Amino acid sequence: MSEAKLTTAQLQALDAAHHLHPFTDHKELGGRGTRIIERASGVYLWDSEGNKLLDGMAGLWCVNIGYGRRELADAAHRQMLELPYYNSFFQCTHPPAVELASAIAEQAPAHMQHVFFTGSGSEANDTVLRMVRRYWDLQGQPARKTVIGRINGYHGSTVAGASLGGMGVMHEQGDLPIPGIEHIAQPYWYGEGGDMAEDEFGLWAARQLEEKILQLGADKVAAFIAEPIQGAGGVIVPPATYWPEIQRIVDQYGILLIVDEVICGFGRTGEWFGSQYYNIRPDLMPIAKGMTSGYLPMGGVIVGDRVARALIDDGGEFFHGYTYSGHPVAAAVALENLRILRDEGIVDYARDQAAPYLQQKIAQLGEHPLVGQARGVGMLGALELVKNKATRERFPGKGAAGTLCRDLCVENGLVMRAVGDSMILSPPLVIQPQEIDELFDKAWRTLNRAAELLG
Ligand code: PXG
Repeated sequence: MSEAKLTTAQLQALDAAHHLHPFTDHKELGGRGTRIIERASGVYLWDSEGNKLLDGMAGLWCVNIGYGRRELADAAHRQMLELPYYNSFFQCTHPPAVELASAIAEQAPAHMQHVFFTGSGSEANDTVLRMVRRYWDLQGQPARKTVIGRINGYHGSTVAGASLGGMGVMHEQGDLPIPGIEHIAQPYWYGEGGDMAEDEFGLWAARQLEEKILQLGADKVAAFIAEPIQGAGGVIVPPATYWPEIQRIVDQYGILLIVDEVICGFGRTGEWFGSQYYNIRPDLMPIAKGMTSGYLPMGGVIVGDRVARALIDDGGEFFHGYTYSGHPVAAAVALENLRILRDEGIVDYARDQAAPYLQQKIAQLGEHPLVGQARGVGMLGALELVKNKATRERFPGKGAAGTLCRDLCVENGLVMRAVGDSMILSPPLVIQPQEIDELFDKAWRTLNRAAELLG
């Protein structure tokens, strides 16, 4: 290994030679070369060519407290010297895991007081699938196996995560979903609502769950899983009627409600959890991302009393766990992240100041001729690009307009993610008003240029 700093070209060549990237067409990537992000501070990134980028995506929906917080580095450093690793199997534990579980329980809904730790959001959803089946076995109802998810939901990339999710392109690669997982329509009014009013469509989409339960037989259904707001699916904000009706249905049929908080958790909606924003009552909440603000990988499942009591009181051993469940360094970093979110009032800042201003600016971007719908909640937003605002006609080429817009965005010094032809925003919660102004200006300029190129 040489000591000299590698040039951009050298790094790109080595990257192409040895590094397989997630969700990437490598042939296409090889043609253009990777962008190398070298450092970051606050809401900004710098690449190896010295370009400064405003990070409108908080990394990958995760850097909630912003980049460059020394306290998290110090927490990791201290913990690595004190106890870099120990497990929480075999009647052992360690202070960071204990303190983190209790700190999370403090912010969680009152009926959710236990946490199972994992290394990622995908592992959290693998845990969820095993846990709900274990729960129904313990209830003496082992036939309740099927979990119902949603088309275009995202719950991770492992076999269980990808199966619970409803991404067709993922299912096509490798015979997914695995048996015992079914999918219903998503509450995507702008794209799929047809002639229905938004509220009417919200009820219709929720009642797809009831129909599926009746079709399968309630005694076969274990749980329903959904994100409060779909993230990777394109920031799909459900109509106001959706969640109350889902809650009615899961209550009526007694099935478990899994609310995937991997993106919405830890302040993204302006509340600690998306479930609190929508006033819903989950039995299980998978978490990750904002839990450590992405500074170290960690995930978990917050477990409600109904499932926890079954596991604890009549469960015996649940044969499930990971080497890194509750990893002490990740836990110490998560704990410090939670302290910062709480003590600096970042979740309140997001709810009371940043989100109202961001949503006002997103609505303004909705006035651009290229934007068919601008939508968002809290610190999440999407701009859906259309050829014709009045008819909602799309651009040809399935996502080509989005990809073009995303690339132009980077040229303008802003990172937005494209999901098909929707441009996505999920900035750090700590973004300041003048930075939101900058984001807006860069996005507007990008839309102008994209409109010129798309004709
Ligand atoms: N659930 C949800 C709701 C997610 O958004 C996961 C689970 C899986 O978490 P891990 O930590 O295993 O990645 C996620 C992850 C994208 C994108 O392109 C989104 C995610 C991951 C990668 C890319 O929007 N979300």
